[in-house]
Amino acid sequence: SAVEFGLDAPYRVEYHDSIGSTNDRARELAASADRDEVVVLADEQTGSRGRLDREWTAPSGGIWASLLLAPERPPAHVPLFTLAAAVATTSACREAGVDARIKWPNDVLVPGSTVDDATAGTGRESAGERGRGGAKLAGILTEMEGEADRVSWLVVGIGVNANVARESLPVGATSLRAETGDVDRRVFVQRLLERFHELREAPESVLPAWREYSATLGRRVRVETPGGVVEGEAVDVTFPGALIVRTPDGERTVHAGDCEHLRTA
Ligand code: BT5
Repeated sequence: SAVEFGLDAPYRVEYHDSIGSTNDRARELAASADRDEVVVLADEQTGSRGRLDREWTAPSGGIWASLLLAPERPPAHVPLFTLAAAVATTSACREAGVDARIKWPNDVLVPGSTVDDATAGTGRESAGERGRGGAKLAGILTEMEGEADRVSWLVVGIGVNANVARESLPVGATSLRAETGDVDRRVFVQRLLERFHELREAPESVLPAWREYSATLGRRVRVETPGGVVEGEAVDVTFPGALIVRTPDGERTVHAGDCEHLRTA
């Protein structure tokens, strides 16, 4: 419960010692009549998910959170919420003393980590020289349902490897414990939620903040999109969260995909 967790947040808080997936729980709440905005937190997840049905490792000691939101916004604006969550997460990691940066769209990496696996948590450990850019500290999974002009529910799932040993995480991952030492999870979540709330109230500040924390802009990237591979220099991010890539054939605007940082020659 909120009292047990001692969190002073503008959201109702539901805490679980162990749960399958906080995103699944938030989706369950979305289906109930109660239209409150809720944060579901867990110490451990036993069936958590990444994007595209990938597995997400979530041992005890991490920060596993799902924000159930009901914004009065069209579905097309949802990527901005995901970027805001990445900014808020990165900001909380930085306050904890870690040089965290965002890989488009919303992976939080530690570029200087001693764990600088070539694929940084993309699940493709043999991808050769692709993917360099740091070890993965946090990931975000956004799910939603909506009509053409209005989101009916939105779940922003945030996973931060907090007080977790690196050995209990996949190759290419790092944790706050490994980078800087254990954190007070209550303080961390409080900061994350406050920052997220600020960004929600000033949506025009999301892209500038994202740019400031970006590990991707200015890099050569290879993005696997539903429509094919786009390779070039990442030059900017634009509303509602698309990446602009300068390719030999001109600028391409990429709305979704898996991004790998290429090593500069
Ligand atoms: C993500 O997916 O990065 C989104 C992760 C979202 C997790 C949160 S936790 C709270 C909420 N409840 C859920 O069930 N999910 C959300 P993606 O970009 O697809 O990255 C997945 C890949 O990262 C996997 O294929 C692994 O290679 C790697 N990976 C798995 N667990 C990891 C971890 N703990 N830390 C770093 N990398 C990990």
